[in-house]
Amino acid sequence: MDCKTVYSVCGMCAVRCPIVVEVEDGRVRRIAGNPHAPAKGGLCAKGAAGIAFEEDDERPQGPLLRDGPRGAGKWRPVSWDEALDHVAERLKACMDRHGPQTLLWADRDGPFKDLPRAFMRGLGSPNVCTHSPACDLNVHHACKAVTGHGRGDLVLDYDHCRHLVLQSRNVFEALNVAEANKVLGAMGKGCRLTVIDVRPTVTAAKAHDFLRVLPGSDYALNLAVIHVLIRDGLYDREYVAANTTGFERLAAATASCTPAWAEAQTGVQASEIEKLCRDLASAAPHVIWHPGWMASRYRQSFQVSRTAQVITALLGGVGRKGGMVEPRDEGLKALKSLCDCYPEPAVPRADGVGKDFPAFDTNRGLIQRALLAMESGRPYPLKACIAWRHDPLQSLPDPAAVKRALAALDLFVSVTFSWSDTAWHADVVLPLSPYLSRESIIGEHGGFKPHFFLRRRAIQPRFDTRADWEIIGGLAARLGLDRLVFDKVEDLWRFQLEGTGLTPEAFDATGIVELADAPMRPAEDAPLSFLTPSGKVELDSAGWEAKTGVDMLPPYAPPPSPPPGALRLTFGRMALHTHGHTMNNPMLARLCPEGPAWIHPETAAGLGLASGDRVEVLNARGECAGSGGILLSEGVHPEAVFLVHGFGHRLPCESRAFGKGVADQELICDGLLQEDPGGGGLALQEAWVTLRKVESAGAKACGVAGG
Ligand SMILES: Nc1nc2c(c(=O)[nH]1)N[C@H]1C(S)=C(S)[C@@H](COP(=O)(O)OP(=O)(O)OC[C@H]3O[C@@H](n4cnc5c(=O)[nH]c(N)nc54)[C@H](O)[C@@H]3O)O[C@H]1N2
Ligand SMILES: Nc1nc2c(c(=O)[nH]1)N[C@H]1C(S)=C(S)[C@@H](COP(=O)(O)OP(=O)(O)OC[C@H]3O[C@@H](n4cnc5c(=O)[nH]c(N)nc54)[C@H](O)[C@@H]3O)O[C@H]1N2
Ligand code: SF4
Ligand SMILES: [Mo]
Repeated sequence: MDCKTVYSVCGMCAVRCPIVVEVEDGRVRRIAGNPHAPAKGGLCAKGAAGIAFEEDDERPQGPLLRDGPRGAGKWRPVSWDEALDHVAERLKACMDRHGPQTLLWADRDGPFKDLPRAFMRGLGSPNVCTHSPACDLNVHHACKAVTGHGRGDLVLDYDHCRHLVLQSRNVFEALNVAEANKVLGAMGKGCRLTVIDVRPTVTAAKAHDFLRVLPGSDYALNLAVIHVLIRDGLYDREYVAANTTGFERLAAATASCTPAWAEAQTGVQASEIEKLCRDLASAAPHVIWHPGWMASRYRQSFQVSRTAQVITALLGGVGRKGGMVEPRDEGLKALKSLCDCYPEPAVPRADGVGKDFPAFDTNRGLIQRALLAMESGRPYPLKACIAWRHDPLQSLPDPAAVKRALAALDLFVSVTFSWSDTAWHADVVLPLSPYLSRESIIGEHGGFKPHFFLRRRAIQPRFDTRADWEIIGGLAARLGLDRLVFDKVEDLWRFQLEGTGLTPEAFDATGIVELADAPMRPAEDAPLSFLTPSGKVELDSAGWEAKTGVDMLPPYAPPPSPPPGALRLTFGRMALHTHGHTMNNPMLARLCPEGPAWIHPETAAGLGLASGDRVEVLNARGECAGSGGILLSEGVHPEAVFLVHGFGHRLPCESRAFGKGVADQELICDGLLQEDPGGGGLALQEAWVTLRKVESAGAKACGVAGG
């Protein structure tokens, strides 16, 4: 028997945990967390389902060209040469006519982005947009607005935290395995946990305190917390005087935001707010009010994340042990960037980022605005789009609106390892090998234990699929970008490692190369450094305000109320699935074929619903987005319905996911136009829904009918 052990990187979700893969006779027998990883990792259920995914036949098995109208699902299998020739020729024709900027690269982002970005630079298009406006853009920009550092640049120092507040952050189900372990470790050492959510999650069940809020009212709660900290002198005066600006403005803006006022807005009792403030002050400065992750929910979600960090700062936790800490920077080894092979394109972006939105990050863009530009042809035509392991038709609101924009394209390519609505709607599908059968470029990880990490191919692909670098290399060769063409992946890795003194063999032993001998914790008395214009924590985000022209201390604006009979839409993740691309996984589909609609028992009773019933979920236009069971819980806010994102598939090629559950993206009407002015994130939950009982078990619900 031929056995080997391969260190690699999980690809079942965007967290990319380090793994070790045991291979027997060319088949994966076992996957486990890489025991050598700098952060205590492990494997979640989705990671364990990687083997089932690899062995699944219901995925694109070779390159496909569309052979009928878009979305009709008629395909012509072709060779890689034919597919890449086709894409290169069509792309050249678009670029000859409209300039290279006519290509939009829609990317799921992550640590392997250097190669696709270099490709776009080489062609001369600035239009790389990520999924971020539907995920963490508000958080990223709020971090920049308060400290100048981007999301993730400051380490959340759970090891020394004494009170952690998780607001709209479900750390034990919306997983980053290493982070979940850190939070458990902190709680084991006595860290207090407060959870603020609209429903009782697993994380809430483990918390010392659970505050249930009206969906979309968190900003009011945070303003009241700031009010109490200032009113009662519970904030760290010395820290605030030495390290912050904008305190007077903050105090004035929150002067009327009493706990009684917040109780009326949020439903959280004033006494609970007062208690939380005292608890926090007694743990200060070892306090983290988590800035959030998926914060594309309301038009004031940016402010929720901004004020979360302001509260941590008022308690002295920003820059300090047990709070949000900047790792030491000692000029460690860095990878050579492929992007440096080509100059940055000078032409402005179609989404306006960098010009109309000078504060926003050009590495992320505003994909919703790029799509609107695609539809209108202004400021210039976007005629080609490559969706790179990204599913805009599922991840952006209102798929009908997204399709209207995509109709303007002459070429739409999906590079993907599973079927998705986006792949189904594309002109060309270029199938990526699943992560167990492909390599990726070397990735870099920062934090206290900075390291390089490598995804190695554990097995050969079962079908005619290719790795990222092979696909981009194939296109680059046809488009004259010779510097991105590598015969062997080792040559590409060697290019990245130039100047570091390392070779690819350095990854053989553990899959990881640590860059520092000791954790990069700053000395306790090290001066704090922030990247804002003032060099301090800007409690009023004056620098961001000057650049965006958006008021950084706006009064609370309650989220729009649903009409009588309708409920507020809320959604999120569950531990057994990743977004929309694991619903057809043979193992995970068996464990969890559909996510139920969570509602309060009294709400259910008012709608004539009882445990065991099934419902169809309709959007504000009265269109049905699928059906599912209901889960009754006293902890859910009575005005809300909670859905797990990613269900409601209608692709005939996905037999296990077909017709199961609800497609929450279809419930968000006009969503492409709803964004937070401060952070650019989409307001995906500013939508309401109605529930309709499925009358008999045998009746065909709309999701099943494929409507
Ligand atoms: N298992 C699993 N883990 C994942 C992922 C996955 O797909 N599956 N995806 C990864 C990604 S890309 C991301 S961005 C993260 C997301 O990580 P999180 O942001 O933590 O995850 P979510 O489940 O989207 O949302 C967290 C909570 O917000 C609550 N919520 C909804 N509306 C409101 C509100 O108005 N106020 C408050 N206070 N709470 C509200 C929801 O009930 C939910 O429990 O998860 C990552 N980890
Ligand atoms: N209505 C609604 N919209 C949402 C959300 C929501 O909760 N509700 N959540 C938002 C969030 S937090 C995010 S991050 C986005 C997600 O945005 P998506 O683009 O949906 O992200 P993924 O599910 O990661 O999808 C990646 C696609 O790339 C393909 N793929 C190819 N190779 C790989 C690989 O190696 N790994 C992975 N993981 N995928 C690969 C997958 O098959 C899949 O089709 O959606 C956002 N949009
Ligand atoms: S959280 Fe789970 S699915 Fe995501 S990378 Fe880690 S092990 Fe894989
Ligand atoms: Mo996300």
